[in-house]
Amino acid sequence: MKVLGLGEIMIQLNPLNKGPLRHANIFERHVAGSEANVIIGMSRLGFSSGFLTAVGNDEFGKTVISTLRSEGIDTKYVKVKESYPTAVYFVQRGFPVPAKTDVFYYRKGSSFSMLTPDDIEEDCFKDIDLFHVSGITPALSESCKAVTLKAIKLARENGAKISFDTNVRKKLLMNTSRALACLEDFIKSADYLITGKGDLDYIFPGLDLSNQLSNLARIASNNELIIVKMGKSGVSAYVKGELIHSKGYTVEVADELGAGDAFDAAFLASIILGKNIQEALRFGNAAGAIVVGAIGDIEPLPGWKELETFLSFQEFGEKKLLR
Ligand code: KDG
Repeated sequence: MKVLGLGEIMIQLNPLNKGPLRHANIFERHVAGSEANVIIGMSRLGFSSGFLTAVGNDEFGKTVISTLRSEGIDTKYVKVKESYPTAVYFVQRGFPVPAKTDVFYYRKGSSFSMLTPDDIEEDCFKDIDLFHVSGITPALSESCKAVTLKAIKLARENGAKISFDTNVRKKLLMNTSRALACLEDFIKSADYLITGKGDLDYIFPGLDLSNQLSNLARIASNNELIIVKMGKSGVSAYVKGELIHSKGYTVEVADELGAGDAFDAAFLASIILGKNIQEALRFGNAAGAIVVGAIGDIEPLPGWKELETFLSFQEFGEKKLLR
């Protein structure tokens, strides 16, 4: 089984301590980016994975490429852009809302935002089973939106399923009307549409969940599955008019970044491998809960054995945790 993702992968600078960034002196360097997190998560779950992205011809670009390679991701189609830098972002944990994480981007004019449709080669869509992208990518620049449209077209023509996570980032989308204009085409084309309650509140403000879903369904009449993530309240799947809910897990939060991507990875992997929806939601929720327990988006992404260990601990407690 082969999956391909498209998105910006960045250097993440995450302070050692919680609190306002203005007082942060020591940072850990991580590598992260929503779609890359999903693809790496799927690689850890046994999928053969490739990633389309661009980095600068700089030290951080080298870090990004070696991280992808060390995770077994095919980097043949990663573009190295001479005159534009690899993007960087900073994380602020636990301030001003304890247990919440905020991000500050330094990605305007980055190498990835300069990607154009000509950078996308049809070759890399051969034999893929799933193509994954999120609402972050088309929100980065007009050319990134054109790249995303082309990639989805090629994926479709080559017989792959499409998964799209709305992944609203207010700092990129700016306002509600821009959000819908930016996301609509992609919501329409997804076989697996993944969103979140927060995203729906931003795209369809002032409506309750059932009205938000009716609006979404009007745009997205072809979706096989619509998934709504609700943080620690769990996640709901809407399949042919039927609602299936799976509860979330309460865990101690070190850094909530990347939890949604971990959900996507384990959920999509489960669906593609033919597990039923309930099981897929359970694995997805478990992956999200595991990732919030540690700092960094990629580092804590679980394999199947770790998912089983987590779920068995939830069910049986210490009794079954053999060391
Ligand atoms: O999903 C986690 C990501 O939001 C984070 O790692 C940064 O990719 C990122 C983005 O664009 O916000």
